[in-house]
Amino acid sequence: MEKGGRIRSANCTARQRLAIIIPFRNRHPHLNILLRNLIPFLRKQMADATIFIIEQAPPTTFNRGALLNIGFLEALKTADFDCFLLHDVDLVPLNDRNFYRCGDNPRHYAAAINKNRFRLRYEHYVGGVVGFSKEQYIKVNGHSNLYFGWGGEDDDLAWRILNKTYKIDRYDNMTSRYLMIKHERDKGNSKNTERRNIMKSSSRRQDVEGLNSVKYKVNSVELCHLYTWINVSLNMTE
Ligand code: UD2
Ligand code: MN
Repeated sequence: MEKGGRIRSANCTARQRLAIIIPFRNRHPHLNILLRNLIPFLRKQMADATIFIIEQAPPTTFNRGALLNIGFLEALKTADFDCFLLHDVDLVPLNDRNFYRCGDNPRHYAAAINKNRFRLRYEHYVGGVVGFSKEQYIKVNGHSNLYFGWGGEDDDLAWRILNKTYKIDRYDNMTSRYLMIKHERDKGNSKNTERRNIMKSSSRRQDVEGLNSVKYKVNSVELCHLYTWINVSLNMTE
């Protein structure tokens, strides 16, 4: 692998350059397991991919949506990526044919997870692993930054996708299988009890609140062997 966590085939130039964006805080054992699996998986797919870990500094409550927006923006500062895989740290793909590339619509990759008995939870579910081309993510204006704590940001994203008249693409149930590493709810990410209220204004604010409005401070950027590690602070009150 190349410094900063780029993986690519020596004898094949991939059509798309991928950025894998992982929102992160205090899940080191999960990250180790994921990397052990994801790197060989990407190699088999002859991908040109760079892994970015976006770590949220304490003390603010975890905000997965904002971290994914930040990952998109910071990745683009380093290279002109074509395709973005927004990837939970605890989801291990089980089928090598789950092809990590972007197409005409955003794609929900993690349709069949062991935790949900390998069934899609509901029609517009986009949790876990979702992929966008650069144009698609800009058009939907990324995730909302308003969801602090667990829940809501994924369903909000589904509305953003559908509002822009995209479909949610998925591979079949055998292909899109994942194992979610067993875990409890993290400290600093308690259930967001306001999530349903926030979602009511989802469509109204889509174009002015999201990727184009995320506020953050980069504390450090480290080009490591397996990934680029970016530590950020969120300050939504300013
Ligand atoms: C579900 C969704 C997830 C997200 C979340 C609600 C699936 C498979 N996943 O995950 O995409 O919508 O609900 O917010 O349905 N994380 C940390 N440290 C923390 C907290 C979170 O690293 O302290 C990251 C990590 O990448 C984790 C992700 O955020 O995988 C989602 O958090 P979770 O795994 O606790 O939530 P879960 O499994 O209910
Ligand atoms: Mn999880």
